[in-house]
Amino acid sequence: MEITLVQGDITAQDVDAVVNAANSSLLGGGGVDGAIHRRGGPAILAACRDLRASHYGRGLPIGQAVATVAGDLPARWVIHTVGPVFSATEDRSHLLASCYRESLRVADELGATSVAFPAISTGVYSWPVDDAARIAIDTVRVAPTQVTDLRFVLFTPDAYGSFERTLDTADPSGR
Ligand code: AR6
Repeated sequence: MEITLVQGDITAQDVDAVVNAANSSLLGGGGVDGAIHRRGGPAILAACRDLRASHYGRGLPIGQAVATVAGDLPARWVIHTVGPVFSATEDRSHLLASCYRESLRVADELGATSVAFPAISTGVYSWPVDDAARIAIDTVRVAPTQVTDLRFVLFTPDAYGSFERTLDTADPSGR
């Protein structure tokens, strides 16, 4: 799997699937979520409402992932996942790692081989970006997946710098 870093807007990525940093309601919000629904149009929200009416009546649990159509986005699918809110007193790293692992599992089910991820939980959910970058990169490196083109799309130069430093220093064996 090739991991690349991109600075920019995830909604412009020409990949099989883009990952959305959603909330449990699946009904939209700010940040990446707002941008994906704005740019992707009403088909995504309609698909999310269908999910709420069927399998996810109580919402999508933190750490899980589910796919919908991508509407007007260049991508074919949106994989929605719900990151944990950062806590200084409770270690929720396993939930953040689960977002990446589960999103890749869903990508495999779809047959998506190129996937773009945002820095989940580093915006509204206030996870420190250096730590989030370490968890993201460590997790995708060892995930069992058929995805061959994995991109982290970072919105700010700060986040891009964190991911770049982490990727440079991470142990490719994942240990
Ligand atoms: N493309 C790529 N990255 C972006 C974009 C974009 N268009 N816009 C923002 N980012 P956030 P969270 C970066 O807040 O922390 C929503 O309201 C941003 O700079 O989108 O997981 C949901 O509905 C940050 O680094 O997601 C939830 O309620 C990263 O994406 C809640 O926010 C994640 O920031 C989820 O919070």
